[in-house]
Amino acid sequence: MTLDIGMLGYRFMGQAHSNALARLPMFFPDAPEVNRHTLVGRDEEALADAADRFGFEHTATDWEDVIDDVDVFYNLGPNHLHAEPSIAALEADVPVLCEKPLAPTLDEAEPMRDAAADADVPAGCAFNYRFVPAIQYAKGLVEDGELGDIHHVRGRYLQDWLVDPEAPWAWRMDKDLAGSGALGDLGAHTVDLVRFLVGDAAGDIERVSGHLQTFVEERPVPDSDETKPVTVDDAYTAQAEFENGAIGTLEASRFANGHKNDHTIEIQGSEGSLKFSLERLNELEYKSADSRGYETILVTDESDPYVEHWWPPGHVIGWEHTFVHENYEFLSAVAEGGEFHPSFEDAYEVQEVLDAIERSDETGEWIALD
Ligand code: 4PW
Repeated sequence: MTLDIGMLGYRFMGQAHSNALARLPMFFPDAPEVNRHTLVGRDEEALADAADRFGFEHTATDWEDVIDDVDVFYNLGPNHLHAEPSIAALEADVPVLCEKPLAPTLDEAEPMRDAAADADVPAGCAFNYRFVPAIQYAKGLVEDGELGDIHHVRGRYLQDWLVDPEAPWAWRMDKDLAGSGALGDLGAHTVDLVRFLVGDAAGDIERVSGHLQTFVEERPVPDSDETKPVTVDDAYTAQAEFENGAIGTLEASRFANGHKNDHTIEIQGSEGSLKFSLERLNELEYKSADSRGYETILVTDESDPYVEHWWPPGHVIGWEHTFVHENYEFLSAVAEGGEFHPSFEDAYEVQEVLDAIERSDETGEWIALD
């Protein structure tokens, strides 16, 4: 059976997922066969060029014309376009893989979660960092109890592409289009990874306190003399308390001068500790119960998650491979009628944490999560 793919969005994420689809038959021969059927976007010329490069057969400027013609719908548009097309696809029982965060706001995410719950097909949210081999290795250590009782969780996602006040305005700086800034764009990944890694061992995040900051209030619009206001956060910090009493700190910034795509997670438990950095994604730093300090584990052995599909030990993999793994799992779930995580429900629970951090910033108080 060949799955016809409809894909909304042809820029950064369109390219990342199209690359993944192209790699699957070469490296994951047991993946379902896919046909890159229709690419959807507004600018016909740019769309035709992207469809040609990404290997899509058709293009369309209206997503509504596409849903009935495809077996799977990828929603890779800006955040404000996540809800309506994803809900329409799920109502037509077409599986959906939607980019993160699930929606600009918790209110918009709720009907998406409900549509997914009512549909008999997988609805996945593209938190690709779950599919880094070192992250899955880390999850295995936590699940096997190697870290003991979890005491500390630290997650930070640092970038610096907005530190220049003349950096151009983009939809990611607009509250209506994006929902939030560094919080939703970067923090959503961190909250998802934290839930993925310690959700069972430390339980849910029970309460948060948060602080959002915007450093530059307006930015130049490309190819014009105008400026537009920045209506989202440039950076956030938060502290979190987990069900088991563990404490956590979370942070993201687009102003962290010198940090390009620096996503780090640290976990300390009664028996051992872990550190992961996206900029060294083939490695995991692990302090076991028997060692005096951290040791670096190179996660490139054939026995490591997904690595048997790629190269011999020591031949490292990169950021783009996380999308291949994610697409493999999602499409396998579609073909086999199985479950896929992170699901819309998982992503909704991430959104609840983001929403609580925003409300805490507004009220200046800790916010409890139900
Ligand atoms: O989802 C995130 C993006 O919006 C990504 O993982 C990195 O940061 C790359 O672009 C942004």
